[in-house]
Amino acid sequence: MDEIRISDLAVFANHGVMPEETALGQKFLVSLSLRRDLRPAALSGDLSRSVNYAEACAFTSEFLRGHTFALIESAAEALAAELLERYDIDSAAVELKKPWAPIGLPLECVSVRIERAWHTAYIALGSNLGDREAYLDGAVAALRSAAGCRVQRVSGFIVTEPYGGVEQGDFLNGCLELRTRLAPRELLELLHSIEGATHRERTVRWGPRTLDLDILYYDSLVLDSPVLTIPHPDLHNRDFVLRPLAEIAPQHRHPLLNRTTAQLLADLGLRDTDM
Ligand code: A4P
Ligand code: MG
Repeated sequence: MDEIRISDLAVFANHGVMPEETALGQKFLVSLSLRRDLRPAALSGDLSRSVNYAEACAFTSEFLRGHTFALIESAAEALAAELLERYDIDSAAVELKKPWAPIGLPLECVSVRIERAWHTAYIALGSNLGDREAYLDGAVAALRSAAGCRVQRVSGFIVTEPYGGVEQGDFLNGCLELRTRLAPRELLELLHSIEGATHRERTVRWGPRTLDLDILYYDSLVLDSPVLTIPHPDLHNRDFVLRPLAEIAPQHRHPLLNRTTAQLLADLGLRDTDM
């Protein structure tokens, strides 16, 4: 991936754990790597299709002088988040060096370097209690206004029969594509907080719920932890997930099964007619 690099921009600012660091300030050196496709700008000569590095330097300097963080980790994290929000880039690497770190020993510098990016996640939405459409619309609205999230596409909502053997009312299901700066666990926590705001109670597994939000995919990540499994382990067996997903991401490929959504939906149709 192409990148715009800025090396060792000097900024006098007030970050640090020691009281004299925040009171007196010191020199910091910031390096950035902003990744995006630079070819459209290169071929058109149009700066608006790239990142104006003069503006990015001015913004970075102002941001670091305008805030005080105890840790350079926090300063780098906050700066990376601002850069991702402000510029049309896929990822931002931030290196923050402290050449005058007051540790009482001679050193060239101490530094942190982090890289943060936009990720693409697919979320399944389901409801089978109360005003189902209002719950799904509410979830979409909550994700639209959540920090670090951009809803890209939303499928139509479909009425589906309950799956999983629990006797209950029909569901309304849909899917959405999300661009997010959140890490997978942070995204799960956000989904739980949105579910919680609809007073969902977890009683029966696979039972009735005002709102259920599941992470189907997160880039092509494969994760199996006690609290989070990605891809969602049962998505390929669920018509109520694959149908809306096929509407917004027919070519998205399951990283373990190596099948697209359209293929998984066709496979499921064949299995159902076999039974
Ligand atoms: N968890 C692990 N991986 C994930 C993931 N990828 N996304 C953990 C979201 N959560 C994940 O989920 C239990 C725990 O799963 C979470 O705390 C999280 O740490 P939950 O939503 O609290 O409980 P649940 O929904 O009752 O169980 P489960 O297994 O998530 O059920 P599903 O898979 O959500 O299925 N029929 C139709 N037609 N339409 C439906 O939408 N939904 C269900 C529920 C059953 N039948 C349905 C539908
Ligand atoms: Mg769930």
